[in-house]
Amino acid sequence: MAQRVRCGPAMRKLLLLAVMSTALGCAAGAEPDAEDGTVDGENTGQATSALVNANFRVIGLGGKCVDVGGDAYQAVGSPVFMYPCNGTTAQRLRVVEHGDGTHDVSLRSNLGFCLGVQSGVVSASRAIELQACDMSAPAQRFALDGDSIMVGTQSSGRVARDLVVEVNRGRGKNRTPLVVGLRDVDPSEDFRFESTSFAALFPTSGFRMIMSRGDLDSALAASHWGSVIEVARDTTIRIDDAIERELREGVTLRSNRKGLNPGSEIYRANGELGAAFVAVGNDVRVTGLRFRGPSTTEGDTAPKVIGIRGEDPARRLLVDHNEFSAWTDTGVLLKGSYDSLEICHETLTPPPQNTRVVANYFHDNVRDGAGYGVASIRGGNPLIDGNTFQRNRHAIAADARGHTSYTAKFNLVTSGNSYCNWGGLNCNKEHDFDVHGNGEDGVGGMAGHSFEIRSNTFMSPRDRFIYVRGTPCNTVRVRDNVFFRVSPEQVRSWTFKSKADDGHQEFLNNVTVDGHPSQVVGDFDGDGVQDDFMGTGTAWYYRAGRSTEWRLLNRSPEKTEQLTFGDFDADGRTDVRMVDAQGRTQTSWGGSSPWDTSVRTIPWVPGGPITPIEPAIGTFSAELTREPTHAP
Ligand SMILES: [Ca+2]
Ligand SMILES: [Ca+2]
Ligand SMILES: [Ca+2]
Repeated sequence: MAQRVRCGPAMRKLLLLAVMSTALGCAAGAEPDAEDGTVDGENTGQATSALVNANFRVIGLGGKCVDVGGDAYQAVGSPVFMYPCNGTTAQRLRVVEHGDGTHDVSLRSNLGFCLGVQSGVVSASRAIELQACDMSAPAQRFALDGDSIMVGTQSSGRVARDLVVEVNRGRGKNRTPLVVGLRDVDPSEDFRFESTSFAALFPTSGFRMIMSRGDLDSALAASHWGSVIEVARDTTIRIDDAIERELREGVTLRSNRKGLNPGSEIYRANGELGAAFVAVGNDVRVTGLRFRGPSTTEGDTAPKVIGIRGEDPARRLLVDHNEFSAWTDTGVLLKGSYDSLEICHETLTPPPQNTRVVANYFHDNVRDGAGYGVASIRGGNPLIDGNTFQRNRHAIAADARGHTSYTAKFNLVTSGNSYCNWGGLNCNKEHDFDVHGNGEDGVGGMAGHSFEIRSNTFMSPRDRFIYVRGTPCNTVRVRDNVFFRVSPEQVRSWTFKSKADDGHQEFLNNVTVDGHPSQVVGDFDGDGVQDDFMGTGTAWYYRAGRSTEWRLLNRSPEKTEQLTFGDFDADGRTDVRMVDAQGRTQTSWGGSSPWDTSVRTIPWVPGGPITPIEPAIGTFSAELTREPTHAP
């Protein structure tokens, strides 16, 4: 049994200053709290953890708070919604952690109602409502990882990681209800729990704040399902050894890289072979961090070092909103166990895409002979979705083995890819998306199993964007991509080989465009600072504060010129509008929600005067610019 430290006023001050809950031993609270009337929960027996039973306000989309209504409105079946934060008891949720070691919680209103999924059945699109508390009800169980509110048991008796609470359709309007949705890690699912008593209190006893390599190692050694290891803000943790640190089942490793916050950094300075982290269990999440490797040298002598390695394609692994740079081998590698370089299994069904690499930024991974942002080998099959790539030797690569696959969609390869080989000669030798062949020098012969390359935007000054260097055992689909040509002199072709004669290849709707996408300026994340926006024809990207790298905002094919902009729901975020083929006004809230027709529809004719359909409120600018798209 771990010792328990009482978190008196002096200790709280220390916590606020140092935020070192692990070392201080009063982790996530459970301290009696005069202000809240909070009481200690039982101890789970895990080091320094006592169950949380304390009040929080929950801040989400557009900086608004989760609200259950005033006392007169609370009843079984009442809605739970978003409303401007106002400090009232309607926005005070009591987090009550379950005592079964899962770190699952129930969420209670000030009058003692529990948040639960409507009708008691946890499935996507059902509303969150107030219910009579029942600690055994799966529909009233939630799990917290620092930004997601995951919901429901799916057979295992603890909250699985596939469904979350989200703001309905991403709308910013007051009283927009909370619903259950698929976990896409988009802004509508982003919630922050702030203690109403003191700032350093985490919402479960599974959280650990770390500031050093020693903290990291002790937190990993003690980690278990529901552990959330958070690197303190503005911290770099330097790793000078070549140990492959293991991320266990159900563990989250995180910082808060979003908006203008760059996120904290884990820097593996040691250049020996190996991976900084290896996911060894299901439901690992790595989010909001910067992972820096040992070298940005383009030569081929440095040992090959990997940022994060997944080892079983069937395992659920989510890597989102991170930055990976200076990895001499690969930023994120998914490695299966299929070894044959000779045998094709044409009818094989690839493993499910349980490794998801979403909305990360890969740059300056440039070692010759490697230098990959994301790679799939030995039968891996990752989903590579909405990432930004800048100056990597290959943004994405795969080996030639007959089970190896990947899907790459909505990724952006920026115009800033200056990677050159051999002292600046042959700048166009390399390509962005790669699949090896098993022939000589990786060209010709068999080239993996199946590949889908869809709705990506390529802007790099390269000769070849995509090069599948042989014949995949099953299929290659290259469709709906946009290729921007920065100079008419450049040869902007792509090359791949496949079974063209028997339906194993699909090459549809790819577009080559001269020039750059147009940009507009608005505040798409609602932080009060103007951002850049561009719609490339496959997706929308934005640059926070006009200064970060381009980041995925929405998977939507409209170009900038087809859209109008304004803050139509007054939540501080610039919204995006268009008139569809039926003449209906469609709105994307903050530019990040799906199209929504639930507003007044007054047709706007493209090319006509831009008249906001509802008064635009707040700061926005819809000046189209034709300036070249700058590299991040
Ligand atoms: Ca969702
Ligand atoms: Ca902004
Ligand atoms: Ca808005």
